[in-house]
Amino acid sequence: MINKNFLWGTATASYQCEGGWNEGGRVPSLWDVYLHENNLENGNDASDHYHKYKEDIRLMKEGGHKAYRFSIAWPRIIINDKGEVNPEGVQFYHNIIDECLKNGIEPFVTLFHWDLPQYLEDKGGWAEREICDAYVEYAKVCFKEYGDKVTYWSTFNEPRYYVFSGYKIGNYPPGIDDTQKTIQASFYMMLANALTVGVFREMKMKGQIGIVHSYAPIFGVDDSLETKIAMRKADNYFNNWILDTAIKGEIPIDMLGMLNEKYDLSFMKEADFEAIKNNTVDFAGLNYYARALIKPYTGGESILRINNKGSEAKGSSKVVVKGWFEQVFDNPDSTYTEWDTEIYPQGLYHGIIRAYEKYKVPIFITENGVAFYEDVPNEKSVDDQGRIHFLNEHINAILNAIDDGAEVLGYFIWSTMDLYSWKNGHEKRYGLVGVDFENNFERKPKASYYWYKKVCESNGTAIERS
Ligand code: BGP
Repeated sequence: MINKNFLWGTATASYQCEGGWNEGGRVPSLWDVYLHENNLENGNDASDHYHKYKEDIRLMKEGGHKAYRFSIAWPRIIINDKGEVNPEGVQFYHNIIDECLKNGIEPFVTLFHWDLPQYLEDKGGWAEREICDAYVEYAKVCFKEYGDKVTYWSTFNEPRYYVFSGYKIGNYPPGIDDTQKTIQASFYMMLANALTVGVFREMKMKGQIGIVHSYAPIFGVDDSLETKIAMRKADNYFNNWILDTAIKGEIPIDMLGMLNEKYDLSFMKEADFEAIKNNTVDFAGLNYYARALIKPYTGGESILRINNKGSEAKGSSKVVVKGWFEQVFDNPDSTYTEWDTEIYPQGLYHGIIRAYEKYKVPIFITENGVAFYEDVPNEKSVDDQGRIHFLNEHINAILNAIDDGAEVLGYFIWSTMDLYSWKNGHEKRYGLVGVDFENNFERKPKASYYWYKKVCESNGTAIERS
């Protein structure tokens, strides 16, 4: 049975929706610098949420939302490497949280959704140990400021996606291909997660703290032993090093063994493993866009190519990890979005069941949604029946998992409004509310917004079940 306090909501991230990149004392993040230096479409103005947050929260309330998942921008809060706090930035999130509470909306707060202050990137960013201390200090400021108003905290959004894209694929800042640094950044992020959970407990914070993971439930092309071995390696690569580490306090030992054969793991200290073991999270935030369909690795070099832009995107993805596995992107029985993301709602059902059986902690689906090219400027309201169908199928999968015993306590659609998609700019639209970026960021609720209102207000009974 679905919980009567189930959190129906939508989600955003600071860099992707706020804009106001140089307002209110905010210092540059690594995304500002990387996009500006490379002349790429940026989020300087994003969806102008920095100025329009009241309107956005009003729309959430009118749309029946019970919760809003957003992130705090570290570069608005701590503005230099001396740890100086920026009162204007602190006040901005008090305003957002207060506005949510005034409107009966539960704030669901992420501490890090990728906008690392550039002054920390200049010191080596996530690949260096010092960042763990800086992160913990930043988290403490947030806990102290907002702790009596916020019940749900997440330490990180999608460590895997951030680290692999930045340090291995190289399509996100810092834009390099360096496996040793990928391993270091992954480890330090998970260590920072544990240390922050420790501080959360020491400070006797009310509420709960979790981590948000880019969940790719693993499926195999067949039942052969080779495929099963590839699936285990893929599960380590995609999921286990985040979820096992954060929830069970254990980094998968077979994965460490494989990495240890080729890379230097001596930077991982005994005390770090101890900290990871002793400080586990309260809940799992799972972002679900698609499963990963896996076949055995059959030779050749590693290739990691995903999330290409515009017309080059479709059919261009390839993920081969040498000696580990290959991901299938051209399954003839599947449909894919314009950006090569498979549409596979059953994967969400199986993914929830597996995660709940394995970890036994409450689950929130912290992101789920679909992007389309949409003509917001020329439409009064976009009639996005494709999105409605997609969302209905995915929520149905969640309700089936709940019926089968999984503890799922909330669901957040990505995204609240159209916003800046990392590297894909503004044309990749996910919002329930359209944003006319050319016309004063005018908000235009789409058909899906009105449909979701019925879902929220009926606590899910408006979903067509199968
Ligand atoms: C997740 C991120 C979000 C968001 C979403 C859609 O990985 O947490 O920040 O961007 O994916 O991704 P994209 O914008 O690349 O389509």
